[in-house]
Parts: sequence; C-alpha cells; structure tokens
Amino acid sequence: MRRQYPAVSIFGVPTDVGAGRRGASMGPEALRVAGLAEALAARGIDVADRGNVKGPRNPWSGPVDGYRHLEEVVAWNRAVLEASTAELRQGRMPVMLGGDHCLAIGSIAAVANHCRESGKTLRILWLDAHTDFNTHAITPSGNVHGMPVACLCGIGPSVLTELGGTSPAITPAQVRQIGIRSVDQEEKRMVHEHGLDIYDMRYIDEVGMKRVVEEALHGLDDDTHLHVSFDVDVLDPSIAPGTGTPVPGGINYREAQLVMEMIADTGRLGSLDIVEVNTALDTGNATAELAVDLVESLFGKSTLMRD
Ligand code: 5AB
Ligand code: MN
Ligand code: MN
Ligand code: MN
Repeated sequence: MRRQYPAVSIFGVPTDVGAGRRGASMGPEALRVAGLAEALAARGIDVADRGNVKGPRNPWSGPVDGYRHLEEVVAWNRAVLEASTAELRQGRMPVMLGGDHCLAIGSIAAVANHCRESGKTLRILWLDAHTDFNTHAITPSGNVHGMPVACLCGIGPSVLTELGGTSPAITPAQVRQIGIRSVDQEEKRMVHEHGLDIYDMRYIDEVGMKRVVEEALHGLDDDTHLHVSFDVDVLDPSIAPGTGTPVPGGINYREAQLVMEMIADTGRLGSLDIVEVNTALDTGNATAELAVDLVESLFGKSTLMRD
C-alpha cells in the first residue's frame, strides 16, 4: 500500500556563501533538471516548486574573526527560515535544495520552532561525511557550512544561534549523524564533549547499515517529526563526484538506498534538505540524478511494493 505523504513544497536555495568552493549555488537547478519535482509527482505526491529563495551574491572574500561571509550566510538563512516556517504552518513539507549546508541552520531552526509549537518531538538525521560542528575558534577554513550543527546546538555567533528566536534551537540528543569520515582535530573534541550520536564509516562497516539505521531511528513514535539533512558528500565520491568537499570511503549506492527505504518505512519524514550538489565539479549531472533517485526511495519507492 502506498504511504500518504503531506504536500511537498520545494525551494531552491542557491547559496555557496558558506562553502570554500564556488558552484553549490547551481545545485537547485541541477536537481530540477534531474527531475526532482516530476519524480515526486509521479509517486502521487502533491508537490509545488516555489522557486528560489533570495539572498545576497557571493562576495568571495576571506574569513573575518573565523567566519567567511557571515553577513551573507545570515541573510540566506533568514530567507530559508521564513520560507520553511510558512510551509510548515500550512502543514506542508519543506524540501530545501542547496546550496551549501549552511542553509540547515535556517531550515532546522524553522522545524525546531514548529515542533515546539505543535508539541512534536524532533529527530534529525544528518547524512554527511562531516560532522559540521566547527566553531570560529577551531575552523580550519572559516566556511560556515562546516558549522551548522554547532550553531543549531547554540555554539556560534548569536546572529546564527538565535536565528529562530530560541537558542539553542536543538540539543545534540536530537541528532544522529550517519556516514561520518572526516572530523577536524579540534572538532573531534567538540563532538565528544557535546555527546553527538555519530555512526561513522567504521561503525557502518562493522555492523552494517541496517543496524545503523535501526539504531538511529530507535525511539521514534507517532509524534516524531523526522528531519533529514542529506549532504550528498555522504555518498562515495565514485558515485557522487559533484560536491565541493569529497572524502573517499563513503557509503555506496545500496547503503544509501537502504537508509532512504528505512526512513520511508517510518512514515515520519517531515522535512528535508538536499545540499552540497556542486554541478561545476560534476560528471554531467550524475550527482543530482543520483540524489533524485535516492529521494524517490525516501518517498517510498520500493522494488517489490506496487505504487
Ligand atoms: B559540509 C571542514 N570540516 O570545516 C571545514 O560539506 C569541511 O557541509 C566542512 O559537510 C564540510 O572546513 C562542510 C574541513
Ligand atoms: Mn555538511
Ligand atoms: Mn559534508
Ligand atoms: Mn561539502
């Protein structure tokens, strides 16, 4: 039986101000060209493409006090927060197409507020090669796309930690990170100190993806809002080359599909980011096409169940 999904609202967030390489700003169009909206509509989902949220251009300047482009990152995230909040209030599912991963500060701040208002429990699945838990004091790059989880947990500049009004927006206990294989030296200390639940590649190798996802999804109930933040660099670069910070040793196609299928089975998906698609670095449009394929599984496509 086909599962019912809420109506989906797609937004492009063409930012690369949080990244260290240009080109993630082309991600939204790449995902559209790969047929994201059509794929969801073909699954019977009510889907509206709301176009792009607006933000400042990339000044391409260096870090100031440990942050690159902080003002621009804040402006983009205000727009994301506003767009997500409006859709959640209408009972729709916001799907944010990045763009670099800094946009998760706004998208998750909106979801966290929504959960507080509606009495739901928030669980965040962070699919990524990186933990994105840097601060201005320890970042090796100044790039804010390496900091969104810390900012959401209240560690960062007040313009970002207080973006949604409540700080911290979330607690580390709400987050599960899957596919991790690149954590900076000082960032390691941070994630241990804050008790992040990290399923790194070694753990995935040792126990298998099925058990990893079971553990990451443990404790979900009817009142859980599940937010998936899908950084395409979680995938192995051999299958997803179009991303700005590729790291070898990522999850393979079947592992990625299994994650998506198991999330679909929960029926609790409430919001989604698809980020870090960088078409300037891609082979054709392979990475966006793969992301769309995986999102179909996330929305219930399966081998044996009829649609
Ligand atoms: B992404 C790095 N840790 O902070 C840093 O792609 C990379 O959103 C961050 O996960 C990668 O610059 C950010 C070295
Ligand atoms: Mn990331
Ligand atoms: Mn990443
Ligand atoms: Mn990246």
